[in-house]
Amino acid sequence: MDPYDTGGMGGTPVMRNAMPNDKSDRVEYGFTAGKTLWVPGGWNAQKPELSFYEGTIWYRQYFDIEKVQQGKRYFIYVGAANYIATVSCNGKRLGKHEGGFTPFCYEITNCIRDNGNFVIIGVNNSRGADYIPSKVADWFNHGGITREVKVVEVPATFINNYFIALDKATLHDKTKKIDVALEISGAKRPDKARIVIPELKINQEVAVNATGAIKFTVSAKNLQLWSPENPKLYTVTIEAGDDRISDEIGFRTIETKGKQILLNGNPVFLKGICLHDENPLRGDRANSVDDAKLVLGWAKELGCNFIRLAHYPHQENIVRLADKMGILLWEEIPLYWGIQWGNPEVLKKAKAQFSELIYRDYNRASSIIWSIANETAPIPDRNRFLAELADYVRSIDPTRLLSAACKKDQELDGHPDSVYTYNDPIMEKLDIISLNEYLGWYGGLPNECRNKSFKMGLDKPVIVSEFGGGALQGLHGDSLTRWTEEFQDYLYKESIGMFDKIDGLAGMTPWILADFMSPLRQLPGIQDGWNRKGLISEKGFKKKAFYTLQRYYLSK
Ligand code: GCB
Repeated sequence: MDPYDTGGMGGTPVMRNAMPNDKSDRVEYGFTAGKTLWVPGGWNAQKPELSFYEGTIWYRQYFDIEKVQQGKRYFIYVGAANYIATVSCNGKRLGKHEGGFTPFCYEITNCIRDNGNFVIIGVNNSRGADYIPSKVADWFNHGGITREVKVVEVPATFINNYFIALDKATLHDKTKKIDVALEISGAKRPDKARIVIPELKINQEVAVNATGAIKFTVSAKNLQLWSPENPKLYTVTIEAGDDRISDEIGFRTIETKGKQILLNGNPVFLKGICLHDENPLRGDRANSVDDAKLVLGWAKELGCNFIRLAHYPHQENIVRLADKMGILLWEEIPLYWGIQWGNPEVLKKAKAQFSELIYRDYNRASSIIWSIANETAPIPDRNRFLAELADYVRSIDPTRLLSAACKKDQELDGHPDSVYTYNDPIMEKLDIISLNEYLGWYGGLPNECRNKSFKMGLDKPVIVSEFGGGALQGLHGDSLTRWTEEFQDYLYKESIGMFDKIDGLAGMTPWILADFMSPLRQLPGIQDGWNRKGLISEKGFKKKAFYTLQRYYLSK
């Protein structure tokens, strides 16, 4: 532990992994007799003394390559470390990464040996005003290396990136086209690259140009489209020089037409639910396929075909599993309360986090929406920031839909109209208008939902991206008694009735599938550190409202 973030106790940098040379030598830290943390894993859930720790912890791990191959390149890959990670290998500082939920790599080719390598990573989860998220958020600040770390070996020239997607214009053609973009890195570029999709009898070679960035299309006959009903994935292999990558990829289109969302050209209603990237049973960040199976299993049982991965990038396992299970996804970065919109450095951070997310997931058919912000007030700095970010996101990935959870006009001036209106200027930039609305929980009682209606102004689909209320599982009473399952159930019934009437309603993601940890929620005996708006308790028991939403989804 390094609570003051000095990076070296007693004057010796921790990254050196120093050990006393003899009995008189002074080194004021030591890993060998130190404590062990599991990676991946948040540190707070692992040791009682770390429950609420915010600061730096240094991790050391030894690794062997066995035989470092001449002409190969090596990287350290970190799936996610919350929030700032300082990475070194064999005493050499490689860099500092900011952002707690997206993957990053550092090259270690020039500092490794066959055996006895050590990587030292300092992770600091302090909160900061110019961070994303900023200082206060309604979720737990799990610190540490929360996702997998790998040592990656690639040939000297390697496939650095690939983006493979169905060409929307050919959706209705018998022979469809698949757009392929490859990026090949390294000094000696091969002349040719190849893409192979055996099931579609595709085996096509293309010439590589001097820049290493190539775009081409391949024709696909009898292609089965990916959809929730038929989540068909194809094995796709790409070869370039000595490098070869295989992936499982689904092909579908997603677009909007007027107030509809079209999946493969057909209108789809998004029966969704919000989710935090936590395994509530363990009280830790989710970090495995099993964790993903738990929550996606619950969502399927609820009748969902859609999930909002709130409020930051979730583990990659869940996105890959959603591809296999046929669940559509909304993904976002934590542009949440209190962001410094006027600070150009913060915009840079937002772009970095978004690009790391998009490059990770843009080959996943399940992922259909990039959301650029949650509940942010439309002031000029914020409008400029989000407009630029929207253009940036589209410039990397023009194939997906953009949204943001917007505020109603009444939230700004507070007048209690019966018609809620939306005029946030950022809506012009979005494909889908999303709204969070807590009438009946924050302000008013559930029966007030009967007197409200919504007017959106634009000819675009609408998603209700949040609504809900808290209930302690097992606490019962009448429907006007707060925190009971009956109150939450009543709120769901009234809310669903209200939202179902929205002109252009294309889906909803109530808040939220399971209770989640939040230091903002301290009501003793009820919350005890948990936001209780889950439809399932942190122990895995379903509340009444789960079945109400399930019935509604069954009817849609
Ligand atoms: C919201 C936020 C979400 C909170 C939720 C709540 O509007 O987007 O992060 O957790 O309300 O429970 O109040």
